[in-house]
Amino acid sequence: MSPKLQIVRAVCPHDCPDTCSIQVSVDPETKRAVKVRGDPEHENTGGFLCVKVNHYLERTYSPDRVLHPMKRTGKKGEGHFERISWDQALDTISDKLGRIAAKDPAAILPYSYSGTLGLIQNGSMDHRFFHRLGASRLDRTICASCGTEALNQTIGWRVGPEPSAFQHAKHIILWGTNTLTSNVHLWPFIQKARDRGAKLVVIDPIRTRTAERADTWVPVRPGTDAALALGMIHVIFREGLADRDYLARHSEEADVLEAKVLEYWSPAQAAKITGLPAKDIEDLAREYASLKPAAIRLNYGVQRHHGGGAAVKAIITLPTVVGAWRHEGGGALLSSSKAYPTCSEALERPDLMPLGANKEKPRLVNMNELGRALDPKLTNDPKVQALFVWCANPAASTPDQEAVLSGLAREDLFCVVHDIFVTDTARYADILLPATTQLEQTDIHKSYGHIDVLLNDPAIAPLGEAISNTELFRRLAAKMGFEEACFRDSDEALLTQAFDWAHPSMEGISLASLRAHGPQRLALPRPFTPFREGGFFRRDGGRAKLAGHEGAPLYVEPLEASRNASSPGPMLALVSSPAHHFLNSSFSGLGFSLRAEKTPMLGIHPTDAKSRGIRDGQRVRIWNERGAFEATARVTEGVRSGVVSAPSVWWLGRTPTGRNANAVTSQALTDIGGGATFYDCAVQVEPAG
Ligand SMILES: Nc1nc2c(c(=O)[nH]1)N[C@H]1C(S)=C(S)[C@@H](COP(=O)(O)OP(=O)(O)OC[C@H]3O[C@@H](n4cnc5c(=O)[nH]c(N)nc54)[C@H](O)[C@@H]3O)O[C@H]1N2
Ligand SMILES: Nc1nc2c(c(=O)[nH]1)N[C@H]1C(S)=C(S)[C@@H](COP(=O)(O)OP(=O)(O)OC[C@H]3O[C@@H](n4cnc5c(=O)[nH]c(N)nc54)[C@H](O)[C@@H]3O)O[C@H]1N2
Ligand code: SF4
Ligand SMILES: [Mo]
Repeated sequence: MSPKLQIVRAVCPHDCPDTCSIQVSVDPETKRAVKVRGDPEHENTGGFLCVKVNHYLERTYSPDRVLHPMKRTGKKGEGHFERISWDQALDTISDKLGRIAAKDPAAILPYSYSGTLGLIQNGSMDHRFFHRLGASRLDRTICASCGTEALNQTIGWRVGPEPSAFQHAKHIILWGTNTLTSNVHLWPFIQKARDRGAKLVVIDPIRTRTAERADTWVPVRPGTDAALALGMIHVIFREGLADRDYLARHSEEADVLEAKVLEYWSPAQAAKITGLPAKDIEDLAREYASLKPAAIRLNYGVQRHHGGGAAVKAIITLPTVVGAWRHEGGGALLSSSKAYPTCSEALERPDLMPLGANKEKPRLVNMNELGRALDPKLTNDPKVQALFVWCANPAASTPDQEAVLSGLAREDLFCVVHDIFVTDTARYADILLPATTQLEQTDIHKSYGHIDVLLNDPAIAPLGEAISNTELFRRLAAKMGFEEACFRDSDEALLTQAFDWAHPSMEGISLASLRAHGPQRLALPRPFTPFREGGFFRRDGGRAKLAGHEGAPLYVEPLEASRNASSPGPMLALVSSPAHHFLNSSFSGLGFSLRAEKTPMLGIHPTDAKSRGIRDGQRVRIWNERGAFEATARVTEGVRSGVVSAPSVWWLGRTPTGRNANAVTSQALTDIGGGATFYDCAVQVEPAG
C-alpha cells in the first residue's frame, strides 16, 4: 500500500499576476514531490494551475538542471563547464569582486529580475550584498516601470478592482492583454460576468486566443492606444456621458482635459492614428460610458511602446471621466501591488550603500540598456568589469540582443550566473551556480493581480548542491567578511521583515495563520472599491490627475511601430508578446513547452505575405538595422495588416539561427519610467535563405 501523501502549500513564484497557491503532494518515504495542483481553497487560484506550471515537477526534476557549481572551460557562449566545489566557487567570486571593488565597486553590475517574485528570494539578501559592496545599482525597468510611473502620476496608488469584482461588471475591456495566456485566473470571473450578460471587448493588434472569444475585437494599430482612449473621451464629453459630479469632486483639471480633447481628439482624428473606423470608436465610447459597472483590465501590451506612459494615463483616465470607480466591478486594474504594506527598505537595506562625497548613491544602470552598459567602446565610467546575474536571462530576454551578446562575450568581463538551468546567459558565465526551485526554498509573496498574502514552505530538500538566493548571498557575504548582523538573518527572520505586520490591512494575518490556513486576503474593505469616494494618491480626498495633467503630452507617437505601418509597405511592426506555453524565457528549454510551441512562428497578414512572396509554412527572415532572426510564417488574418507577431521568448539554442525576436528590438526607452519598448519595433520580412 502506498503511504499517505503529505500536502505542502507552495506559491507559484513566476512573474504572473495570478500568484497561484499550489498544493504539492510529497511522498513521505522517498521525500519526492509527486504531484502539484491548484489550491481549491484559494479563490483566486480556483483549483487549477496554468498549462505551464502544471508541469512544474518536470521543471524541478529535469535532468537538465544545474546541480553543482561549475567553472567555464570552453569559450564564452559555448556552454562547456567543469564541476568545482562550493568553496572554490565562492573563493573565486569573492577574490575577483573584492579586487574590482578595491578600485571601484561601481564596475560591478548586478542583473536580476523576474525568476521568482518572492519577497525574500528576490530583493533581500541579494540587494543587501550589492548595496554593501557599493556596486552599480540596477534600474529594474524591463517590465512594469512605465505603467507604474503612469499610475503614480495620475491615480497615485497602484491598486484597482480585485479579480472577483469583475464578475459584477456589465462591460469589460481587456486592453493590451492576452488574458487566457498571461492572466488566466481572471477568466472564470469574466465568464461569470458574461453569463449575466456582460459584453467583452479586446483591444489588441493581434486576434489572440482571448480576442477570438470576445464579443468585439478592436485591432488597434500598435502604439496608438492613447489616441483611441482620447477619441473615446472626446465622445464621452461631447455626448454628455461624463460623470461631472465625480469629476468635480475627485479630479483636477477636468475642464482643461475636456477643452483639449474636444478641440484635438475627434473620432476622425483618433481614427486616422489608430487605423480604426471612427464609427467603431464612437460606438465603443458610448457603450463603455453607458453600461455600468464598466471594468478595464489593462496589462502590459500598451506600455511596451515609446508612448506607453501617455497611453496608460489616457486609459486610466476613462474610469474617472465616467465615474466607473464608484461601482463594485467598475474601474480599471493594471496592478494591485501597492495594496500591501511591504517593508522593502528593511529587506533591501539601502542604508548599507556607501555614499559619494556629495552623498550620491552608486550609479544607476537601466537594465534595458545592458547592451550599452557592457559596450567597451562607449565611455561607460567606470567600465563594467563584473556582471552578476540571477533570476534573469538577459541573453534571451533583454532588447538589442547583438549588443547584449557582444557584451557577454567580452573576455575581460567576469560573469557569474546563478540559475536552475544552463540558460543562454549561463553559457557565457565564468562561474555558474546551481539555484533551487520554489519547491526547495522558503518565501512569502504578494501579488500584482490580486490582494492576498501567500507563504511558501519548502516541500522537498534542495536537489544536488543547489542553494537559494538568500543562502547564496549569505555565504558570499560571509566569504567577503561583511560583518553586519543583517547578513546572518535566517530565512525565517527575513519573512518577519517582509511586511509591516502591525498595519491595519494585515489584521489577522501572521506567519502562523498563513501556515495554518493558507493564503489570506488583506484586511481591506469588501468590496474593495479603492476610489469610490476619490482617495487618489491615497490621501483623504486626494484628487486624480487626468491625462495631460500639468501640461504632460496627451499623445506620444511610437518610435517605430507605425513607421510605414499601412500595408503593403516596406516595414512591418513586430509584436513579440508572451507565448502560451512559455513564461518569459522560463520553460523555453523544457520538453513539454517545446513540444507545444514547436518552432518559432511569425504571424503575418495575407496582404503582407503576398506582397513579399511569402507562403504559409515557409521559413522567413525578420530583420532591421539591429539584427535578424528566423521563424516559420503563419499567414493569418488574425493579425492586423502592417503588423507581424512572434510569440516569445525563445531560448536562442532552440532557434534556427541562434537569435530570437530580441535580435531586432531596441534599447530605446518609454516616454516615462525608463521602460522597455519591445513592441515598438519596425522590421523587414522576407523569405529566408
Ligand atoms: N521580445 C520580448 N522580450 C521580452 C518580453 C516580451 O514580451 N517580448 N517580455 C519582457 C518581460 S515582461 C520580462 S518580465 C522579461 C523577463 O525575462 P527573463 O529574464 O527571461 O525572466 P524569467 O523567465 O522570469 O526568469 C529568468 C531566469 O530566472 C531563473 N530563476 C527562476 N527562479 C529562480 C531562483 O529562485 N533563483 C535564481 N537564481 N534564478 C531563478 C529561471 O530559471 C530563468 O532562467 O522578459 C522581457 N523580454
Ligand atoms: N503564458 C505566459 N504568461 C505570462 C508571461 C509569459 O511569457 N507567458 N509573462 C508574464 C509577464 S513577465 C508579464 S509582464 C505578463 C504580461 O502580460 P500581458 O501584458 O497580458 O501580456 P500578453 O499576454 O502578451 O498581452 C499583451 C498583448 O498586448 C498586445 N499588444 C501589443 N502591442 C499593443 C498595442 O500597442 N496596443 C494594444 N492594445 N495591444 C498591444 C499583444 O498583441 C498581446 O496580445 O504576463 C505574464 N504571464
Ligand atoms: S504562471 Fe501564473 S497562472 Fe500559472 S501557476 Fe503561476 S501564477 Fe498561476
Ligand atoms: Mo514581465
